[in-house]
Amino acid sequence: MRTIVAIVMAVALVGGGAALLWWPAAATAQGGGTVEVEVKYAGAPVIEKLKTNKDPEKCGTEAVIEKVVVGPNKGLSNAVVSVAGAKGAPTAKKAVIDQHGCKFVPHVVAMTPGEIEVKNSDDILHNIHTYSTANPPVNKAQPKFKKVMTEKFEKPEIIKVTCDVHSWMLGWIAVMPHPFFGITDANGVAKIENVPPGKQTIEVWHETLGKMTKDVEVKPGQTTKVSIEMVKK
Ligand SMILES: [Cu+2]
Repeated sequence: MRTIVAIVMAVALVGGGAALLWWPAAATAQGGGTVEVEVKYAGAPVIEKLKTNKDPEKCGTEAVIEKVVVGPNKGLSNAVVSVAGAKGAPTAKKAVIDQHGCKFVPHVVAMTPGEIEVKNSDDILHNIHTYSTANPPVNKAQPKFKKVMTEKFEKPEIIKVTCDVHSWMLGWIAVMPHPFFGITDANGVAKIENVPPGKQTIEVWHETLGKMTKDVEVKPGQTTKVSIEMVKK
């Protein structure tokens, strides 16, 4: 009899422990909603082109600077969408930005505070120069043999990044205070997942067109679609 009681207790303990371990993950998955944000812009695309004067074998002879990229159905690429004022733990996945073809790829990367890998896939000298104010600025050479450098940005802010070797290179690192963000794709669409339910404000940031917000009602386990049209300042 004593043995049976001991076994029952052991099972209960193991079961209870497992339930405790699983409970937070299950609560997040079931409790949150998805917000699908479509960002539109009715104005003309702004793509600047200039003749390059350095490393033509890697950079080509013409640089294309994508200031405002508009796709099908007026979809605006490269916009950061996020849930304003949300709180949440940093994501485990490390952000990556690559210096490739003498461009920053992706043009806009978003991350939670922490480390980012800066790659050099070009086999030539690049440099990373950040115009950060909340975080200590970075201005470092990245020689061709330094394929990956790790940098740290602890404070939320949207940081302009350039390369002093190639004057046209421009990128953005958005350090977000929570994991509820996305970057719009070629159709101007980004999905934000596991958003806490209730009334939320979606914020859009674009490097040229600035900021806009729109309120949404997030429902648990459902996808809420929201369309935001940017206007020229
Ligand atoms: Cu460069």
